Amino acid sequence: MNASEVMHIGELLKNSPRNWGKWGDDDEVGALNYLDTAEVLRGATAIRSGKTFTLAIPMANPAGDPLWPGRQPASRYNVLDRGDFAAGAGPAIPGGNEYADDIMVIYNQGSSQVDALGHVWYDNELYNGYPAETTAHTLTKASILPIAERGIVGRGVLIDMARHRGKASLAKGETFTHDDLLAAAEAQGVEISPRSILVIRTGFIGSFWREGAAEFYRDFNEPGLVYSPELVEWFQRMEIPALVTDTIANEVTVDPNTGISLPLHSALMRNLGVTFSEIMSLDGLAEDCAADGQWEFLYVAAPLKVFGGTGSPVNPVVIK
Ligand code: UVW
Repeated sequence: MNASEVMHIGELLKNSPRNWGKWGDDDEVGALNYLDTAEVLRGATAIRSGKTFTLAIPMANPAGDPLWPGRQPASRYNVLDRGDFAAGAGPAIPGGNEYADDIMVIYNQGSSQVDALGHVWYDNELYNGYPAETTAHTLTKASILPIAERGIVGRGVLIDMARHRGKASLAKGETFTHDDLLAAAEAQGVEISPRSILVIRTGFIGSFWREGAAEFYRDFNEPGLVYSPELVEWFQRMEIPALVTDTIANEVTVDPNTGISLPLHSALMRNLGVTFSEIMSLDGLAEDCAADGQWEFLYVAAPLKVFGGTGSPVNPVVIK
């Protein structure tokens, strides 16, 4: 299918459900509204051993950073270190302490990250019906700031699709549906209950370092969830507040049925207000869950409070 034959996303989603207005005309956090105090307490009941896991991949990794094609990896460099003091150029502070400073230039979507709800739109409207013009230069609506003010805290559940299919990693373009998630959950002995933060492992992000960048980007098509009206209805019915995966974009890159790129960004993020967190490291958590049979946990994520930001790096903490 060439690009001119691909239908417009608005046509695909013309009857797709929306949560616009559900939490008020000025809402900017969408389905995170489901994560009320009862949900935080429910998440806390999943803490049994006190084991903790952090989910971010390292940033500015000398071995490379996996990214959506066209984005640049984080660039970090020292602007002050021992060399400056040795050359007599370090700032003299009373008592002789020396210190190092550094600067980092990043894409806010260029590492483990949370997307603002205003990150994606079509037909000139973003989440809650805000006009796309509100994204000019800085997001004045649905930026990452309101999500960062709130935090993302609740009961998380990990579904290990790679393990369920007996693989280290799903293959390029390999898809799964909500029915596949439910089958994997049943096999794992865990329930994807309403309002759970849905964490899905594909094993794919690790292939960037295992197989190298050239192979990772060759015919780039990540594995992931595949769009269907039924899947969107399921997210809506289950009141899923947040989707977290170990891929760059949380869904199969090219929808095999329509040729549309990233339709779930629009169906879930724009229309339902589901928060997307991407590029997570889930292998260690998955190993532990498989070993102790506990696939649920308290999930805590605090994006950075970036005024007008389209997203923010984040290092979620899972507590089991
Ligand atoms: C794009 O916006 C293309 O992807 P992501 O949501 O993964 O940053």
